[in-house]
Amino acid sequence: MKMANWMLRSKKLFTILSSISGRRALNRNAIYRKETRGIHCSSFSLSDGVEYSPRGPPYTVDLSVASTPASTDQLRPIYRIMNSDGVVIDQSQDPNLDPDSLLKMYKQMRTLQIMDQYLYRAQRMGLISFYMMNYGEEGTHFGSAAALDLDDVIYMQYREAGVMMWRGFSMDDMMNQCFTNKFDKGKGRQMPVHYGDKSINCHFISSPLATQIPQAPGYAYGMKLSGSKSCVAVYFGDGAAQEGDCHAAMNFAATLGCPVIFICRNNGYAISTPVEDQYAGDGIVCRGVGYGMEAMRVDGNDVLAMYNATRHAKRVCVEEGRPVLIEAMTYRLGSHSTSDDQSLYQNMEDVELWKTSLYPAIRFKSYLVNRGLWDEDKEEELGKKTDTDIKASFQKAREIKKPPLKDMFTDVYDQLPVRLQRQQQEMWDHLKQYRQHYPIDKYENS
Ligand SMILES: Cc1ncc(C[n+]2csc(CCOP(=O)(O)OP(=O)(O)O)c2C)c(N)n1
Ligand SMILES: [Mg+2]
Repeated sequence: MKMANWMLRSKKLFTILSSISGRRALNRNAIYRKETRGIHCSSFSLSDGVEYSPRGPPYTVDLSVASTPASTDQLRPIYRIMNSDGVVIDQSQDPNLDPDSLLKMYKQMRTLQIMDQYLYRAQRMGLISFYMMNYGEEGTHFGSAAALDLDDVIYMQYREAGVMMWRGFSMDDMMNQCFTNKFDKGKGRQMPVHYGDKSINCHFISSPLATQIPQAPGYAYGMKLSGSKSCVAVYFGDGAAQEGDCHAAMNFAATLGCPVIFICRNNGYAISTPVEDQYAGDGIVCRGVGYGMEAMRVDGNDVLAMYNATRHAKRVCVEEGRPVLIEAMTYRLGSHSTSDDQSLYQNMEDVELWKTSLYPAIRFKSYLVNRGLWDEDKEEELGKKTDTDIKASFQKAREIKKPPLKDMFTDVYDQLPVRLQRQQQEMWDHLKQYRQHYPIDKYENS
């Protein structure tokens, strides 16, 4: 009788604990219950004769059962659709996108590549102060961007210009930002490549690494509370994934069920630091288990694999209210930025190898040729037209005046604080006296 009472009380306590921890804990207990038959556990004993610990998992007297090996030879495989020749390996995986979308993807990949070359040279010629190439990572941009909708909100790190291009950020927009002229949407206040545009739901890029990663689940949580059917996608590099902010972001996202897709571009390096010196585990994807978040490892150089993965992630975000992590395996073909020299630390033979059939645009071109959508004549025509268009945009942006100097002081405060009013006055006084030493005429209304 005493025993029966105890069991009843235990069962009650178990029910209370389960309801406190929520349905997920209940499900987890159900799994543990199934898995632990035959293992001796102490604490709660239910009517089916199985014993439970109040925290959910069973007890064990075997330390090896309770521990996780520090390393495992079983690396998470990489999801891909096409082989290096652009041949679809399993037809059921081909998203069968319409020809217009496929051709838009390819044309923009090539456009981004040519734009990179122009702006890289512009920095070398001293025309702009800085540049970062996207070269090699175009597959991660266009595959994911095409799978999202314009209502979805984007946070970027800096090496994701293709995502904005896909959403309608024009070549003029890119050039105006890099030349920081008066049409730059950031009003010339940031270094080149720090794009952003509210009209296409792309938040402005911030230089301090990982700034955007915790912001994304915050925004996504707000969307969820407002009943939105959209999601947030946040892009970051393998290096940024080592920042504390990344941990905070993923943990919040998973516990609060934020509709956010974490897209990590694992390109092998954080400036000169190779991934071997960044983490000891199996990359970024394995963290999904720790956070209780669905995570997948995808071939970032296979634009269609990126498309499928992102499409799936969006469905999980919106329909199930859960975040998803995508580790996009890619390779940085250029230097980190114009302030860097990759040949000092990257194996240049590897770089050359990745420039061939592993390069996303080459592989995707083969896919299009195999489908009868592309040929060498079209390729030549595209190259010429894109070059002409970019050159025109480049020349135009160079000539446009810089934003008015007074813009340096606006848009942060509703009313300019006294100290900034004072600084502004000092600037005007200084310019009045030393005008001849500054290229004032290059600035609008100055
Ligand atoms: C908080 C902070 N620390 C350091 C830097 C300097 N920094 C700029 S980019 C970068 C490497 C980032 O690597 P990764 O995230 O892998 O992106 P990738 O450049 O490879 O695309 C570092 C260390 C910074 N901008 N902010
Ligand atoms: Mg990197």
